[in-house]
Amino acid sequence: MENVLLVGCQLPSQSDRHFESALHELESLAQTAGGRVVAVSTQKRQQIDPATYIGKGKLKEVETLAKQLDAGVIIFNGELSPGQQGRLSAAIDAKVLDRTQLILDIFAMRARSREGRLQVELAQLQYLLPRLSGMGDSLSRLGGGIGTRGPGETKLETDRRYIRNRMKDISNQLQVIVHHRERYRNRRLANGQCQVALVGYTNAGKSTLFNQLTSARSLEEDKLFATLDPLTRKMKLPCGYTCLISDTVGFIQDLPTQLVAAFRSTLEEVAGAQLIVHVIDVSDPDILAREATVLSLLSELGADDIPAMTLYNKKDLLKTPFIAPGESLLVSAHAEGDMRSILLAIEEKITEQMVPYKARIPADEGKLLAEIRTQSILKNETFIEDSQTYEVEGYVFPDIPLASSLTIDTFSKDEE
Ligand SMILES: Nc1nc2c(ncn2[C@@H]2O[C@H](COP(=O)(O)OP(=O)(O)OP(=O)(O)O)[C@@H](O)[C@H]2O)c(=O)[nH]1
Ligand SMILES: [Mg+2]
Repeated sequence: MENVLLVGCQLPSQSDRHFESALHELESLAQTAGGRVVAVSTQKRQQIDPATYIGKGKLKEVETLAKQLDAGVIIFNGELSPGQQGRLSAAIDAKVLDRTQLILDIFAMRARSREGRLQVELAQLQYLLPRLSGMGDSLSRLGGGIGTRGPGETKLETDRRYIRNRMKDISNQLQVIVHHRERYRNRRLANGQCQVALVGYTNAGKSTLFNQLTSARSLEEDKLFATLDPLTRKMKLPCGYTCLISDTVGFIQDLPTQLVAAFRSTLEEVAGAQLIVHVIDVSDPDILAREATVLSLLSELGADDIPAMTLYNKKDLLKTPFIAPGESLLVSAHAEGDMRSILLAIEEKITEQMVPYKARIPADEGKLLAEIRTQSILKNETFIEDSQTYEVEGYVFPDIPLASSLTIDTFSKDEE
C-alpha cells in the first residue's frame, strides 16, 4: 500500500455536495488502485491556476504535508495539463498524478482480455505522449506502483517514435479483434439470438445481478471497475426462451475521453443489444447525477433509442421509502426472490419488440421446429395427429430469418 494525498480545487460552479461527492469518489478510486489515503487537501478558487493547478501557497502546504505523512503519491482531482504536471512534478518530491491517470491505472490493473489490455495501453499512450517531456523525470525516478502500471510502461520515457509505432500497431491489432467480434455478433443475430446488456455506474451491482440471473461467476467486488471486459452468458427467461446477457464495464462521471474512445468498441456490445437494463444503486446519495452520467454516455454510444428498463438495486440499504417510477423495479441483487420479477420484466420488454405468429409446421420439418423452439418465444405447441403437423403460436423478432418462414398473425396484437 502506498500513502496517497488527494488534492482538490473547488470552483464557484461546483456545489459543496457535488465537490464532496467527487472527492469521495476519488478516494474510492485511489483505494481501488491500492492506495491508502492519508490526507485530503482542498482549496476554493475562482479558477484553476494555469501554471500549477493550485495556488503557490497551497502548493507549499501540499509539499510539506506529503513529507510529514510520507505520501509518495499526490493525486489531483481533475485533469492536469502537460505543463501543470511537469511543474508540479518538479516542485514536489512525489509522484504527481491526476484523476485520468488514476482511472487508466485501475483499468490497466483490471483488464483481462487481450482486447481490454490493448485498449488500455492505447489510452495510456495517448495520454502520455504530450506529457513525456514533463514526466520523464518522475517516471524514471519512481518505477512501479500507482500510476505506472500497464503493459506499455517499460519504454515510455525513452522513445516517442517507439510510442507512435506501438500505437499504430495496437490500432491494427484492435481492428482485427473488432472485426472478429462483428462477425460473431452478426452470426448471433442471424441465429435469432437476443442480446440484453446490463449497464450502470460503477459499483451499482451489475456483476452481482449478472451472477444471480445466470447463476454464473463473474468478478463481483466492492471496488470500482471490478468488471472491464464484457462478459456474455446465456440467460433463460421464465417462458423458456434463452437470450444472451452481457455484463459491462461500469460508467463514471467525467470518464476520461481517451477511455471513452478506447472502450467504445467494448461498449458496442451495448449498442448492438435489443434491450438495455440500467442498474442504479438506489442507496447512492448522488443518484441523480450518476443516472444522468450513464444516460449521457449511452447517448454518446448511440444507444439511446434502444428499448431500456431500469432496476433500482440495493433496496436493502434504503433508509427512506422509495417508489420506483413507471416501469422500473426496486430490487436487491442479494434477494433471490427478486430475480424472478426481473426476469419476467425482461421477458415482457423483449416480447414487446416481437410480433406474434401462428403457424402449422409439418412434423418432418425438424430443423424449422428446432429453430422455432430456440429462436422464438413459444407460447403454445400442439401436435395434430390427423395432419401430422405441429400448431405453434408465439412471438418472434420480425427481422430475423425465422420470422419470414412463419405466417404472421397480426390480429392478436396491437401494433404500437
Ligand atoms: N447491500 C447490497 N449490496 C449489493 C447489492 N447488489 C450488489 N451489492 C454489492 O455492491 C458491490 C458492487 O457490486 P458489483 O456487482 O461488483 O458492481 P458492478 O456494478 O458490477 O461494479 P463495476 O464492475 O465496478 O462497474 C458488491 O460489494 C456487491 O456485493 C444489493 O442489492 N444490496
Ligand atoms: Mg462489475
